[in-house]
Amino acid sequence: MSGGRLVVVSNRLPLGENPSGGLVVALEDALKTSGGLWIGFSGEAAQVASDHLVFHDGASFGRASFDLTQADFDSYYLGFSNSVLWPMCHGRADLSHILPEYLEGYRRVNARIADLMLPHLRPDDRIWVQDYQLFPLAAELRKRGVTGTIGHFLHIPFPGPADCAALPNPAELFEWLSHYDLLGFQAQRDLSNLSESARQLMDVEPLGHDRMRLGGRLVRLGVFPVGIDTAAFMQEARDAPDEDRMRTLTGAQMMIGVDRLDYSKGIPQRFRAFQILLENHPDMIERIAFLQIAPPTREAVAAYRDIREETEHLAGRINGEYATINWTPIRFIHRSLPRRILAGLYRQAHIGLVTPLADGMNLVAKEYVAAQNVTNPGVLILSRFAGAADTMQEALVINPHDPWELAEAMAIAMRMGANERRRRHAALLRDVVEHDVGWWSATYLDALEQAAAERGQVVDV
Ligand code: ADQ
Repeated sequence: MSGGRLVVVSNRLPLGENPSGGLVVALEDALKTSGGLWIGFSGEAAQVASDHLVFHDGASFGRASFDLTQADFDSYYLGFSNSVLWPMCHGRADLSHILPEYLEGYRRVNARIADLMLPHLRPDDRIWVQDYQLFPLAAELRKRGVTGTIGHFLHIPFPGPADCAALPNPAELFEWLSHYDLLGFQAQRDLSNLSESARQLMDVEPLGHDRMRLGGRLVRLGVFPVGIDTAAFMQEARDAPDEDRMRTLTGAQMMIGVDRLDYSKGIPQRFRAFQILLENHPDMIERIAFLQIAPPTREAVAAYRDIREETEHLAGRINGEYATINWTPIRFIHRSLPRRILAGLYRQAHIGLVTPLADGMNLVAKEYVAAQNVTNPGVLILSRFAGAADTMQEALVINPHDPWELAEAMAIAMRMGANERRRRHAALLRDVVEHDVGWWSATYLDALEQAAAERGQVVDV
C-alpha cells in the first residue's frame, strides 16, 4: 500500500484464543500480512465508560481496545446491530425488534469510538471500517475533522428496497454510507441491492456500475468476496488425526454442518431435509451420521433463544424416531471447537452441509473444501443464497427452503463416485486457493488506494 498506515476498526478486537466469528478469522489473517493498528471492543462491560483506548501487546500489529457499559452493549450491539440491522440484512424484518433507544445507543457508541480514536490517528492513515455495527463511524470521524481516506467492508448482505424501508430511519443509513470513499461488498447481489435501494428510497442514480453520488460526495463501490487462509487451513487438515481411526469411531459416513446457531443459517431446514432423506431412502439408515456443530450466540436476543429451542426439539424428535441401538442420526454439539479439530472433522466428513437462507459469504464452505483429501474428497452441498455460491458452482447448489431438493442432494452426494467428486473438488479448490484472504485484503486495499487518489474530484451527474 503506497499510502500511510492501515488502521482497521471492527466491532470486536480478537484478544482470546480460538475465536469463532468469521469476521475475526478473516481479519486476523489479513492484518498479519499488512501490519498496522486494529481497534475494537474488548469484550468487557465497564461500570463507567473509559475515556481512552487500551493498547495490547503480543501480536504482530498494534491492538487497541475500548470497553462498553452494559447499557451501551445492550442498545448498540444486541439492540440496533443484532435486533434491527442483522434481521433486515438477512431478509427477516419479521424478526426485528425496533426501539428508539437502540438507534440512540448505536449513534452514541459510534460517536464515542470516533472520540477515542481521534488522538491516535495520523493524517495519512488509511482507515478500514468493518461491518454493520460501525456504519456511522466515518460520518462521526468527518465531524471531528478527519479528512483522510476511509473505506467500509460489509460482511453480511446489503438489504434490498423492501428491507431498507423497514429500517427505523432509512435515509440515515445512506447518510452514514456517504462519508466513505469505498464501500466493499461480498457479492454482486449486495451492490445491486444498494443501487436499487438508493434509487427507490433516495432517488439516487448510480454512476455506472462502481460509483455513486450520495449527499454530494463520490462513493466508490466494489465486490470483494472474502476468503480464508487457505494454505494454513489445508496444512491444519493434513496434520489432523488419521482418517481411518476417526472413521471407526463413527461407523457411518459423516455429514457435517458447522455454524453459529443463527436463524439465517437454515439449521431447522436441513434437519427437516435429513428426516425426509431417512424416510425416502431407508437404505441410508445407519449409513449416514449427521454431526451438527453450532455454538449458541447472542442468546440475550429472543430470536436466538427461539432458534435454539426449535433446533433442539427437531433433533430430539428425529433421533427418537430413527435411532437404532447402534446409531444416532443427529449429533448436535453446542460448543466451539479448536480449529485443528474442526479441520480434521471436515476432512473425514463425506458431505459438507452449508445451507443458509441468507449469508454474506460463508467461510465454512471454503474451509470444508480446503480440508479435503484430494484423492478421496467429500461433496459440498451449498445454498444458492450464500455469497460463496457465486464462485463455487461446482458444489451441489441447492435451494435451502425446499427440503425435498435438499434431501435428494444428500442422497446424490452419498452415492457420488470418486471421479465426479475429484472433478468437482478440484474446481472448487482452485477458487479457494486463488481467492484466499490475502487476495481479498490486497484487492480491497488496492481499490482503497485508487479511491484515495481520486478524492476531491468533482463528478457531474
Ligand atoms: P459468520 O456469520 O460468523 O460470519 P461464517 O462465514 O460461516 O459465518 O464464519 C464462521 C467462522 O467461524 C468459520 O471460520 C468457522 O470455522 C468458525 N466456526 C463456526 N462454528 C464454529 C465452532 N463450533 N467451532 C469453531 N469454529 C467455528 C460473517 C458473515 C459471513 C461471512 C463472514 C466473513 O455472516 O457470511 O462469510 O462474516 O466475512
